[in-house]
Amino acid sequence: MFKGEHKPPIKLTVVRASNLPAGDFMGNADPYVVVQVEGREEIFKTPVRNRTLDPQWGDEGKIEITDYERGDAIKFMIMDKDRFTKDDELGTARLSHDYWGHPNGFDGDIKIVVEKAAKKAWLRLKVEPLPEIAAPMCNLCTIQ
Ligand SMILES: [Ca+2]
Repeated sequence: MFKGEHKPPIKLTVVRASNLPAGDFMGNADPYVVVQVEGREEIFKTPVRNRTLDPQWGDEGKIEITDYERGDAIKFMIMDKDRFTKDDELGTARLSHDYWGHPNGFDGDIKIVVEKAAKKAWLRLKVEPLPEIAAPMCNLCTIQ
């Protein structure tokens, strides 16, 4: 591995969350998802979806991660946007490299760890398969 190696971005979509715990008194939440590769600084946020426990993002949940190493896990914090107080954390989820790495990508639900309630909540993710990084071409090798 050398410095400046071109890494293809991880194309990840936070498709939807389902069965989230309520964050507000009214039994609702205004969820958004914060995405971060564990131990890295880059942070992504999906748009906020108002008053729902089953938020959908679809294409609006699409992000491209460039700061990562193979082997890194991706962390998701599902937050409830609050107008007057600090946003609450509804749950967290984690996608290990075994799932998103080459060659298959990922398309499915992962479990959201929910602290407040004994609820089963799910996060639907899609990760496009990463291309295999080819060995650098040697243009001089053919010269005899
Ligand atoms: Ca709220």
